[in-house]
This record gives sequence, C-alpha cells and structure tokens, in this order.
Amino acid sequence: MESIEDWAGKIFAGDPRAIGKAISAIENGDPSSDALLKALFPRTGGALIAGITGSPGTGKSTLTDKLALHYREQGKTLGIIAVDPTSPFTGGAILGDRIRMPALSTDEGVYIRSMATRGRLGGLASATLDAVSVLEAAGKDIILVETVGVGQDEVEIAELADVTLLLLVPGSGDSIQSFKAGVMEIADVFVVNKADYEGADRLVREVTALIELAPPENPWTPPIVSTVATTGEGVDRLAQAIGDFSDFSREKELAQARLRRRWRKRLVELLERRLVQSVMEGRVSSEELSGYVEDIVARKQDPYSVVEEMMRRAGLN
Ligand SMILES: Nc1nc2c(ncn2[C@@H]2O[C@H](COP(=O)(O)OP(=O)(O)OP(=O)(O)O)[C@@H](O)[C@H]2O)c(=O)[nH]1
Ligand SMILES: [Mg+2]
Repeated sequence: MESIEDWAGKIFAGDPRAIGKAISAIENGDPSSDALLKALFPRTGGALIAGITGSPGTGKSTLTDKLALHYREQGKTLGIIAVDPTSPFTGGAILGDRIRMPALSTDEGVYIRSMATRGRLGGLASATLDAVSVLEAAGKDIILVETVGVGQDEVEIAELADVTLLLLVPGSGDSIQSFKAGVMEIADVFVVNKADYEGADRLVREVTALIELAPPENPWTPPIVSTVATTGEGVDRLAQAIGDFSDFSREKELAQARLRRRWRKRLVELLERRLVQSVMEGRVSSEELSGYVEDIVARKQDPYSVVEEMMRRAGLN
C-alpha cells in the first residue's frame, strides 16, 4: 500500500488520481484521510474559495464553468466542487454526472469533482472543507464550490468560503421574500443570473431595496451583478466583484475573522468526532448501544445517566 507521504507528494504535484482518491477517502470517512490531511495542512490556506449558491436551476453550474474559463484565461488553476446535499429520497448524486463544459473537462489546470455525502459524521460542510484543503494542497489558485438549494447546508458551506455568491433569477417565483432567514445574509455578492429573462431589472431593484435594509454597521455592501451565464455576459464584472470583496475583506480583517470562525467550528467538530469515536470504538458496541436505547425507551434508565456511564467506561470522567 502507498504511504501517506507518497500520497501527499502526488497531491502536491497535482496528480488528479491522488486528489480523487483523497476526496473519496474524505467522503467515506476513511481514517486514512485524517493522516493525509495532517500531511497536507502545511500547504493549505493559499487559495481563494468562492461559494456559489442558489436555488436549483438558477444557473450555478453554467456560471461556475464560465467563471472557471475566465480565471483560466488569466493563467489561474482551479478546483471545482459541486456539492450535492444528497437526499436519501432522490437517490443522490444525480447532479454529479452532469456534463460540464468540454473545454474544462480536458483542461489539466482544472480539477472538477462532485461530492455527495450524508452519512459522514460531521456532515457535508466538514467534508467539503477537507476536500477544499486537498485542492489547496494541490496548488489550485481558486476553488469554486457549487451548492444546491437554500437551506442550512448552504449556510454552512458559505461559512467555509472566502466569498459567497448568491444567484437569483427573474420570474422564478422564488422571489426574494421567500428565502429563509439567514440565506440572504450569506451573500457577499448578489448575482442576478438569466438577465436575458424578463423581470431582471425588477429583481435588481428588489435586491437593491433589500440591501438598503441591512444594518448600517455592516462593513460591506454587497454589489449586484447581472449575468447571462449561458453567453458569459457579465462574468468579467462578476470576477471583478469577487476580487473587490476579497481585497476589502483582507484589508478590513473580515477574512481573518471568518477564518477564525471557520477553524473554531471545525476544531470543536473534530473534537466531537474523536470523543464519540473513543467512546464507541471497542468500548460500547453497537449492540450495547441498542441495549441502552431499549432501557431508555422502556424507561429503565435515563439518557443522561447512560451518557455518563458510557463516558466512565471510556475512562473519560
Ligand atoms: N436563458 C438563460 N438560461 C440560463 C442561464 N444560465 C443558465 N441557464 C440555463 O438554465 C438551466 C440550468 O442551469 P444550470 O447551470 O444547470 O443550473 P444549476 O443552478 O447548476 O442547477 P442545479 O445544479 O440543478 O441546481 C440550463 O438549461 C442552463 O442552460 C442564463 O443566464 N440565461
Ligand atoms: Mg448545478
């Protein structure tokens, strides 16, 4: 079997197979991924991570591809992760197989990967963060993370991005009022995509009005960029807006604040994972856990005492 050092070495060299294997290990929660991520960490932290979110069908993939082309023309390398918050009911990674632009799929400067995972302890956002680390270690300059929908997952994934784009489209019925609280707030840049559709101007006005409602102490006023992802119209302006935000956020130390928040959360998550592992592994078997559950359901024991007992068995208190 390949050593962690060899594997990491291949990732540093940008080997797509080694990168793919790493992201699979992360998705599967394979213990080898922790050892690998340790080795990769010193070379992470260098990329610009942009989250691209919005309701299904708003044009995220099309726009992501166009942005990627734009950055490729500037000589930048890219990682693209399409995150699919898999529902057990829809059968999963259907989006993963979507065909991207042929110009990108044959370009060695672009690594494209879809991720779909629910089973992993720590969830999708942490798996995505780890996958981003792999791509950073592989030397990618810019990492585009596309997420579907407007729910909790997107908010979490926005937290791992340096800059978050929120796509809205005219006449979709998902007018801006219908967004759940917390979703509009994640936008560093609003994108009114499908600007070739009727109602685009009105949507821009609605978003402008909404932005004006933001508390005046907000340091950054998100710009609104109109795009037609299919033709690439507006993509230059979008890249400019991304660059502006990223400069601003570095100058005003927003970037550092986000980074701290991101790693504080991740640290607690990793700790939780290790604690759960150390209690469960070898000490409390799955059968024993079921036994505890039966006791609780039959009201023979309370869950609080059970947790204390499990901790004691693991030598943790
Ligand atoms: N007219 C028009 N069509 C667009 C535009 N952008 C995307 N589309 C089309 O909208 C459809 C959905 O685009 P995608 O890029 O797959 O959208 P998405 O947000 O990635 O979709 P999901 O990943 O399924 O949520 C495709 O048929 C695109 O060609 C645009 O600016 N104008
Ligand atoms: Mg898509």
